[in-house]
Amino acid sequence: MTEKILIIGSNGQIGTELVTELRKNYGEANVVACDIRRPDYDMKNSGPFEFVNVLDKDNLTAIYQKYKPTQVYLLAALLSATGEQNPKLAWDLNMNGLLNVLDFSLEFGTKRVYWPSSIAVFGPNSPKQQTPQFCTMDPNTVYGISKLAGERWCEYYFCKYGLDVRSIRYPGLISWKAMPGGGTTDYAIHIFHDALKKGSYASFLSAETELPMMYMDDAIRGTIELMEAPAEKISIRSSYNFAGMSFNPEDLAAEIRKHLPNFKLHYKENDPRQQIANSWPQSIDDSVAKKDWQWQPEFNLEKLTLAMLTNLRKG
Ligand code: VAH
Repeated sequence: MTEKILIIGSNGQIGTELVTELRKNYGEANVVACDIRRPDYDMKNSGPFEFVNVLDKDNLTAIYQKYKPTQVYLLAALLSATGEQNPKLAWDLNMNGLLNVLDFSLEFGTKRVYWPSSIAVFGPNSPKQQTPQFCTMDPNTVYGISKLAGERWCEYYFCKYGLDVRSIRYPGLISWKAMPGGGTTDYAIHIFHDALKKGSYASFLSAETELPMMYMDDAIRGTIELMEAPAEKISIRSSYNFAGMSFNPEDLAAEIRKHLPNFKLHYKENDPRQQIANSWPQSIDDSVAKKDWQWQPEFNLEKLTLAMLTNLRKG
């Protein structure tokens, strides 16, 4: 049976790259980029695009009727920092958007649904180092609360209705193709742009703020590997812990200086994102993903830094 895949939130940092990769695997015509705004670049010219508002049920009905999707990736969400500026919109989009997609996927017989969670589901009382798959989870951002609640809904729709929905708790994702939007980990992207443009960067997170991070190529590959794994191998129906590396701004600056020796890193004080970062883990134990579907990251900090600088220099 030909796969027909919807990527809702296709213009975002993850969606942009997922559309490209899935179109390589399944054919351009079978992967529909869906977003509330027109693509920023020529994604529309390389395959179908639809305007989709995941909170508009009539709009979703028309799209599901038109495509009868076999797979749906729901990436549309407000991230941690933006979510704190607009808590009710963040809850509405992140929660009701998910519930709409779960319900329409059930109604139209979608075979598999993907929904991203985040390390933001952990909170101040979660273990900080090698945070396990199961532990205390007391998120204190709307983003984290919505992702934790969403995980519970995903597992509920699997157990109660048999919907094959799969999920990953992404760390901070570092990429060069599309700019990030409203995340706490985004300093680790902006630093590369400023290092090349200005030779310096002012970090809104402090020098010792260690966070779990991952290069986007690993995240995209891992996401597709999870979605293509046989259902019987999937033991986690909330969301999988998923890890690449962990570093703090000083670690990253030291790696950048191997390529740009004069790079200078400064620090801004009292940014609200510092409190968010302080509530998150410093490293993640993803042994369950490694066991269930043989997850293995390929990028470390050295490879990530080389890839970011090389690709950004190409312009
Ligand atoms: C954010 N990039 O900063 C996202 C991510 C773990 C962080 O969820 O909000």
